[in-house]
Amino acid sequence: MSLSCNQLLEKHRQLWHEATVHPFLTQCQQGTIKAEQFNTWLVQDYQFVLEFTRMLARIVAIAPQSDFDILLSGLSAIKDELNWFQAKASERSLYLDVPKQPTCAEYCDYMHSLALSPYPVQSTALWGIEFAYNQGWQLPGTMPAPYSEFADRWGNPGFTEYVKQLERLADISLETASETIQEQAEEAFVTVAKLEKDFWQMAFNSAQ
Ligand code: MP5
Repeated sequence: MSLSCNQLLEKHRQLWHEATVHPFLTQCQQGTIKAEQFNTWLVQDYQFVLEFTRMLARIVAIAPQSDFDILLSGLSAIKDELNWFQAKASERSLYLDVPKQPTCAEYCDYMHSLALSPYPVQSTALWGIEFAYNQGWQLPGTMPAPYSEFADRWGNPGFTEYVKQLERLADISLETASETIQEQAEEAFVTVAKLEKDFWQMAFNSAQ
């Protein structure tokens, strides 16, 4: 029996909902998120993206050549994203070189540990990570400034298409994966969903 990303979403509907619908995002949409909460998310997410860059590079290193086009487009977009984070931090006078909070560190350690997993597992985790932000920033609906720019970064049609392509790559790799590897891919999806939820909560909790 082969596993697909869609089946994972169906099977873990509640968990996925918790990963992508959070008061942090709702309050961005309502314009009521506190600066401290948003800024905490921003600096911690920069730390996340630094580690995510390394994860994506490791995925490229083990990917079949047929997946290069899509994965390399993601890798080159990250260069722009890191610069964009630096610009956003500078606008807010935020210092980006901060220690990781425990939840961010846990997520980064997890991404690091994925290096030991076979390609279908890494590919499923990659799709999950990107789809979480694609949905999370889109589901609340149009956001007011300054949050609209953030919602657009992960909710724009180009990014949505990229995430669909990642889903296809994960599905193809899962088709021929052994049952054990499929189980590991499911475990990775579940772990990503939980870590996503925790990440929003970490930022949300930072309000005084
Ligand atoms: C992403 C992110 C999306 N920036 N932060 C978390 C906690 N999860 C997912 O990754 P990217 O590289 O910004 O598209």
